[in-house]
Parts: sequence; structure tokens; C-alpha cells
Amino acid sequence: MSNKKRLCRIIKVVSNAEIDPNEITPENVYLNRRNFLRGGLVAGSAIVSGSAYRFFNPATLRTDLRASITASSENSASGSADIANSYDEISNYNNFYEFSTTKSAVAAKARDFVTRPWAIEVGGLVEAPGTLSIEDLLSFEHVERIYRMRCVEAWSMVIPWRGLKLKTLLETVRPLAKAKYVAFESFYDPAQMQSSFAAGIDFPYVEGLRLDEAMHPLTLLATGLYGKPMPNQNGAPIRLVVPWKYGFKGIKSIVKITLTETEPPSTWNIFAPDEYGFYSNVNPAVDHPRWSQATERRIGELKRRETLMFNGYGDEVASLYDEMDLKKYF
Ligand SMILES: Nc1nc2c(c(=O)[nH]1)N[C@H]1C(S)=C(S)[C@@H](COP(=O)(O)O)O[C@H]1N2
Ligand SMILES: [Mo]
Repeated sequence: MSNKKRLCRIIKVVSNAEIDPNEITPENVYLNRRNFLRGGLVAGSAIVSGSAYRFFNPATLRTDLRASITASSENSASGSADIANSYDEISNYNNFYEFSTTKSAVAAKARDFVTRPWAIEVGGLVEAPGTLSIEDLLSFEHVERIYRMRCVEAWSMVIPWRGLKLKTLLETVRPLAKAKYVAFESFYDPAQMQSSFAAGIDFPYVEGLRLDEAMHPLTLLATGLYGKPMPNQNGAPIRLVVPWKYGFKGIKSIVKITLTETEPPSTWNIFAPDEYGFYSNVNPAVDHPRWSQATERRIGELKRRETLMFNGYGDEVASLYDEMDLKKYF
């Protein structure tokens, strides 16, 4: 089956409505409900062929149901399955330097972060520039995806995201033919984000993608995880997710998106251009100057895993880089 067909088959459309924060479902109830809702449709799809990514499946989530796992991921070099990390792990081990450079401290420091009202200004080389409220964004068709996330610091997690394809948003503003890149900017308010003085990097945090990367169906603007609204510490109310790139490309709490003709600046590349490239595709063959990228520590596991080229999404994305020397364009 062609990649395109396979993508169409496994991209699942879910309801557009945001989950009411007052109705937050305990993780175990959520999983059971999903199990029930998905019923027979799910059978056999826990591990998608090539297992680049999967739908939510209770049997693959890192909970007390874990004992029921039977399949192992073909895609995992270490031969063990990719099991989603728990909500607790995902929301208490964070990089969000505006709040803190201590991963375990981010959640508490971001607790009172104000994310309503919220809007993203979309402009630059587009036919229809404008400002989209978070309500507008939540009304776009959403998908649920379980993706690996590989931080450049050589740890990783598996996260069940909910979000809209970035493509969906870009199509509504209609990029002009001249547009070649997409630039992103995070919210920044030193009054709310007390710990920024220690970070070393400049704020607001900025990132960028080539337009074809931005239009790729795997690229999400995530608005939630585990069926809940995005936790503040994970980049509420909306953040970028590009699963084949190092985690720092996944810019959080986005307020501005600009289509450009030239390559936009990115925070970590400005900070240390010899250590962090614009592309930052996960690549076990290109080491960080100060550490190996060949293996990673999956949060919740003891044994290190081998890092996969393009974080295991090569079938879907390798063709974007056919003509490129990935050692040069790291
Ligand atoms: N605005 C902003 N976005 C950011 C960061 C940050 O410090 N500020 N850290 C990045 C890094 S290094 C990683 S690994 C991911 C972490 O996302 P998570 O906390 O949801 O796992 O967010 C990325 N996005
Ligand atoms: Mo990271």
C-alpha cells in the first residue's frame, strides 16, 4: 500500500469539540471509554505496519493495563514496544525554559499561566492573513496521534497528542507561491514566566520549518494530550509537534505564525549554531558535538534504546530530504 493511502487509512478524525476541563476523565476511565468506543475497529491496529505512529490503543498505554501488551513494535530497534508514557510522566518532565530550566519544576511554575483569551496571528506571504482565536483553532478538524518524542538531550517519550494538522491551518490562509518557510513565535510575558533569567536563550522562543515540512500530514498543532486540553507545562493552549525532529522544534504556546521566503531564525540555532541546526531531524549518525545521538533513554525504562533515523518516521518523511547532505544540513 502506498504511504499516501496508508496515511489516509490511519488518520482518524475525532470530534471538534474541546473537552470541558470540568469533565476531565481519570486516565483509567478515559482508557476504558476509548476501548469501548473503538470496539472492533481497533483490532489489529495497535501496531501499524512499520509502526511509524498509532492511534490511541489502551493496550499500548503505560498504565496498569500494560500487562496486556502482546505485540512488539517492528520499528523499535531494541525489539520492545513503544508504550505511551503516562499522563503523569508527560506533564511532570518538561522543557519550557520560559518557566524553568528544571524539568520537574515547570509544572508548578506554569500552574497559573493564563491561556484564555488566546489567539494566533497568521501573516506574511499569505493571501488571507488574519488572527485566529483558540476557539477558531479548536473548531478545525482534529486528529489523535501517538508519537515518539526524541529530545536532543537524548531522552524520549511516547505521547498521545490531539491536534489539528498544521496543513489545515495553512490551507485556510493560502500561502503565496513565494512562501518557502513558516516561522513560529511563542508567547512571552516575563511577569507570568518568572524563571526566564536563568535560561540563557533569548525570548520570545522562535522556531521555523520549511513549507513542505509544515504541510506534511504528520505535522500537528497540538491542542491536547490524553484527551484533555493541553497542560500549561506542555505548551497550552497550542503547540507544534513535528515527530521526526528533535523536541526543541516543537515550539510551545504559539502566538504568531509567519510565512516567509527565507529561512527563519530558531532559538537554539541562534544560541549555538554549531550544536543545533535549523533542520534538526533526529539522526543517530550525527552526534551532538558534546554527546552521542546513537541511543536514548526512554522515560520510564532502564535499558537505553537505539535512536531511529527520523525518529522512526523515515517511510513518511525521508523523501523530503532526498537531495540533501544531512550531515551538513543537520
Ligand atoms: N516556547 C518553548 N517551547 C519549547 C521549549 C521551550 O523551552 N520553550 N522547549 C522545547 C524542548 S527542548 C522540548 S524537548 C519540548 C518538550 O516538550 P514537552 O515538555 O511537552 O515534553 O518542547 C520544546 N518547545
Ligand atoms: Mo528538547
